[in-house]
Amino acid sequence: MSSVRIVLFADTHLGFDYPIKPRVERRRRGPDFFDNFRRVLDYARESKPDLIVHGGDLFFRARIPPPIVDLVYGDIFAFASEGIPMVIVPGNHERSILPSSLFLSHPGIFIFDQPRTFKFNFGDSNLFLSGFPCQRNSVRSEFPSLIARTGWKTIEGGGKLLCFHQTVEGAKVGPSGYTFKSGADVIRRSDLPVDALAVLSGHIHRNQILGDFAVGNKMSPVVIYPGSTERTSFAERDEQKGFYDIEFSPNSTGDLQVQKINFIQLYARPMEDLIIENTVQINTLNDFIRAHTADMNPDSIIRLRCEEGLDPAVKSQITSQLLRQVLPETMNYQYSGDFRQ
Ligand SMILES: [Mn+2]
Repeated sequence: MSSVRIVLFADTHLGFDYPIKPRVERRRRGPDFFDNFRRVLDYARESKPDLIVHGGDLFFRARIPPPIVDLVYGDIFAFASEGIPMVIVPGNHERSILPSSLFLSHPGIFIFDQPRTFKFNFGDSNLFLSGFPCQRNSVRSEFPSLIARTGWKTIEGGGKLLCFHQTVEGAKVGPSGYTFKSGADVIRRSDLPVDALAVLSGHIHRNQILGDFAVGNKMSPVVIYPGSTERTSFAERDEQKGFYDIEFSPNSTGDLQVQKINFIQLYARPMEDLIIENTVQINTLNDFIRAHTADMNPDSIIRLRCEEGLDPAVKSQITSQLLRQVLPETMNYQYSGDFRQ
């Protein structure tokens, strides 16, 4: 039996902040998302895994302008043409369906457009990838049926991996580490098929591994979340971003098992809060913003907040136009809930 290597990434959210005809010339975050997507593909080109898996949310939403779809599929098509097969799970952001395109008919591109299983042969190892597109409602109760429809029980003669884009019990998100436990949209760990070598999933933006593959827990397979490749919201400000390089190798009885899981970090722009203090007046606002951003990394994404009691007249001055004038043009900014009407 030969070892098998898989590069796993997910939640690239391509198309986010990528206007085709921008009304205002300013830096956008869209190219950052494309950069990291391409960095993963370049890593795979150089390190030559047997397979690359995208765990879903390739795009940031369902309706994507055709030029952006073509840009993404062009990259994928070129990559697949170089000989490494690519498996994609449609995520919730693309509403469980990838935009259709002739590009996707490339024989090296495998999409879980419905519950199904793809068989691969690497050296003398067979690997089966079973999966289904994101189930957006009641995955907990639908899960047994989804698994059955992949043909899971009938597969024999190689390692079996399960791929999806869902929340699994025990997954953690957010700055306070909220942990998903129960709920109609959470898959129970105990429902995962015990004969899976691993579960590869997108959806949870913080990279994490549920379970310990080294212990060889036979009760429940390890669940591997590579996380998003860029910070999609301030809830992810302290998270490292990247993807996994996973190695499976034969054990003493010749069956494949997880051997190594390496996290490869990607550059993600810093996120900083800028809190407008309630002592700020209209005539001191610009200087306040300049002074408080002077020491920040110029590549930062700024979140505007305001202290309780800030003069509404000052608050109303904090417009996109003003921020573009005052902040370094390398910075991006967004408003917090403090600015909601
Ligand atoms: Mn996502």
